[in-house]
Amino acid sequence: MKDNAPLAAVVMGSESDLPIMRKTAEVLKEMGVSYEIKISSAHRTPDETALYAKSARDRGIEVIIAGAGMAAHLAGAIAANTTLPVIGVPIKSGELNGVDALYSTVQMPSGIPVATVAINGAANAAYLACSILSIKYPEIRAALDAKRAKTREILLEKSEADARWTDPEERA
Ligand code: RP5
Repeated sequence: MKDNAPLAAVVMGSESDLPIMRKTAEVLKEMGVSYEIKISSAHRTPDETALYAKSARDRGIEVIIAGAGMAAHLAGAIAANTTLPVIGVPIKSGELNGVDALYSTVQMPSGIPVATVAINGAANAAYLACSILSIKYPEIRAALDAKRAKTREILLEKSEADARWTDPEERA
């Protein structure tokens, strides 16, 4: 990575998405990926959102993560304006608890893809972005490998501790 120019863009439709999308930023930071954060709405600021997406590649961005709730057209609107990889995070909000956002984000028409993670899957969106970037950046690949090794180690330790409890009631 040259200087500290952002490689990843984290975009969300509203400030109310921040408590969830913060997790994306946390994982990117942990993996050593430079990023920028932007609030931009497909509905409330459509022209600015389109311009942001159109200019992203020339500004050095290599992957975009877009989180939005309800009608959730943000990731699709961004994908319509760039050929960079776009990862969509459906945010749980409103009467339909994120199922509306999931369907809006995942059901893109052929030719304009959005890689959609789970409802509120902000951390996985960051890991997927890291996987994409790891093709070009060995240090990001190393960070991902180290994270997986650590996760495995923690689980194996817990699993060993569990094996000592043979009575299921004791484990509850
Ligand atoms: C979407 O509508 C946003 O992404 C947010 O998840 C939802 C509600 O937005 P606010 O009314 O809280 O600004 O566009």
